[in-house]
Order: sequence, then C-alpha cells, then structure tokens
Amino acid sequence: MTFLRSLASSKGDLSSITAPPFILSGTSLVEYSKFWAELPDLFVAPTMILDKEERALAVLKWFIATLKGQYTSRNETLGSEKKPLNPFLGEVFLGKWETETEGPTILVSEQVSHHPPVTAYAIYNDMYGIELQGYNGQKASFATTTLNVRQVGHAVLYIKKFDEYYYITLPTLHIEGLFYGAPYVELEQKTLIQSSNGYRATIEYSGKGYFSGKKNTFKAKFYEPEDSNPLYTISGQWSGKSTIMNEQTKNEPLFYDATEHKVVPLIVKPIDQQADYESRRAWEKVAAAVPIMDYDTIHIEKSKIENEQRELRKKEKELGIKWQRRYFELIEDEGPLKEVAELAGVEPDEKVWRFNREAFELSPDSKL
Ligand code: CLR
Repeated sequence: MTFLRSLASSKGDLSSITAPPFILSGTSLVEYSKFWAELPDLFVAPTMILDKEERALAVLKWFIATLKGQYTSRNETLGSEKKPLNPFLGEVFLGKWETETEGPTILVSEQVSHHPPVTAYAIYNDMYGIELQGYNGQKASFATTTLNVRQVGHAVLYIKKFDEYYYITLPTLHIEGLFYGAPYVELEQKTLIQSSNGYRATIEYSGKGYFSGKKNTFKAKFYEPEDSNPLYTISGQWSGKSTIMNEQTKNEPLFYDATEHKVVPLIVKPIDQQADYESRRAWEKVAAAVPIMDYDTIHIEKSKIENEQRELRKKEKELGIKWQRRYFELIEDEGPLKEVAELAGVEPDEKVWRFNREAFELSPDSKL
C-alpha cells in the first residue's frame, strides 16, 4: 500500500518512485536499448530485400519481434516487471552481437539527460549497412492501481543501400498486477512506422479482452504509399504468434512466431576492462546487493553515486560549464528525418538526439 501511495504521488517522474525491495532490479535503464537488436538476423534482413513493399514488411516484422524482449523479458528472467536502476548523466552501456552470418552489430547507449531522464542509442551493422538511432524518456501517471507510462522520443532506422529511412514511434504502456505485487507491462494505443519510400504501418495494441481474450495483442495495418486502404492486416500476439492477411485474397499465413525465436546474447566487456562511467561497472556493487537483498549496501552504494553526481553538477555550475555528452548531440531536426516525420504526420521534435559516430570511434570505448 505504501508503494501504491508513493506511485500516486510520483508526479510523472518514474525515477522518484520508491519501489519495495522485491521489485528492484540491478539493471540500469540505459541497458534497455539492447532490446532493439537482440535478433540480429531480423534486424539486418530488410537490407537484403530489393522490393520496397517486401522490405517495409520485413522492417515491420523486425519491429514486432523486438516487443517481446522489450516488454516481457523481466517477467521471464526475474519473475515480474522490475524497477530498473535510474541511470546517471553520462552513464554509458556498450556491447555487440556477433554472429556468423550477420557479423558484428554494435550498440552504443548513453544517458543524455537526468532530469527528465532520457536515454539515447545507436545500433549499427556495417556489413549490411543498417543503423538504428533513437532516444526515449517516459512520462508517468497513476490511476487507482495502474501505472500509465507514455514514451517520448522515437527511433529511426536507416538502410544505406536504398538510402531509406523508417520513422518509428513508441507505444504507450501501463503496468498491471501492481496490487498483487506481480507487475507486468501491457501495451496500448498506436505506433507508426513510416518509411521514406511511402509505405507505412500503424500498429494498434491491446491487452486481454479488446481484440481477443488474449494478452499482448496487436493489429497492424500495412499501407501502400498514398492509399488509405490497407494492403495487409497483421494480427495476433506480439509475445506469441501473429498472422498476415492479404486484404485482396483473404489468405492468412503465419507472420511471426515470437515463441520460436531465441535472442542472441549481447557481448559486453568484462567489468574490470570497462570505464568508470560504464553502466555495469558503475552499478556493480548495487547490482550484487540486489539479488541477496542487502538493502544497506544498496542504499549506501546508490547514495555514493548520487552524491558524486550532485558534486559534479555543483562544480559545473561554479565553473559555468555544461556537461558534455559523450557520443550524442542535441541538434535541430533537419533534412530527411524531418521529412519522414512530416510524411508520418507526426509533429517532429524541434531538437533531436543524434549519434556522433566520429566521437565514438575516436574513443577507446569503440574497442569492443
Ligand atoms: C524503456 C525503453 C525500452 C522499453 C521499456 C520497457 C519497459 C519500461 C521501460 C521502457 C521504462 C521503465 C519502465 C519499464 C517497465 C517498468 C519501468 C516503465 C519504456 C518502471 C520505471 C517501473 C516502475 C516500478 C514497477 C515495477 C511498479 O525500449
């Protein structure tokens, strides 16, 4: 009950929530960017498809396939949704996936803002010429026993060979099961994938009871450029099976089966080779204390990090300087990205976080 009350008074800032110990996780939110590419084969697949329509469908498939990891993996590995550690400004999470067919796929994730919390990330595979960039923050509100979370930010997928962009908006979600101490995520409302080639998909989410009696359901409509009648309707469960219906033939084969897919583990440098500002190194003591429920240590070690951060901000203020982001910069949204946002009919953000690949490659951090 104390927890539910603390949620009710959290006023939109998720980092201010004091969660009961059993709901804490030792993983920082900066790590969550990894869920975009844990299936490297689906991530690079669109680059090999010459037909625009088929390619846009492959992007949709990859996107649907990422949802299970993004939104159910804590339940699967830890038993319930958890409260992640609140990343500090400048905290970085780096890694790569390495598979025989896809080669290396690199992940760079950085906490670019603390108040409000914003994480920016870039994920790229040079062998196939594909790159995903994005950033996100969360706005929370609480109603009775449900925590509602709206995501701010977006992701942009770029395919080099076709000089093609896909603008991706992020779903709104809510946390159910709080009252029973067994929280889990359910997605709601709509997201959009708009390609610079004109193809687009809208994905509508729902939980039990709306489209069907099943949780984690979605219905995606896939459109040709400038057409308001969908070519295909894809529906089912994003954590399970979905089918694709051709609106002309009414033929409805399998689209994706999330239960068949095994994620490729991300390779992260051993902690002793990481920089101080790398997530797992910085939070090492807290992360070790969480599973053994050593609350004193959790508290002491968290406070250390928070105090260090406070000191840093104080010094910057005294010196009249601003914190320099490591690998991302806030720029005006010009050029192709603004165009796809407009095509998508979404209000483009005035300023967006973009990856500075040069800065990353000049840094020793790029040796993964
Ligand atoms: C972060 C960005 C990822 C997708 C994603 C998945 C789960 C979300 C997380 C985002 C933000 C933080 C989040 C989490 C689920 C629970 C957690 C909303 C959007 C909150 C802070 C936890 C509150 C405590 C509960 C367990 C009660 O791409």
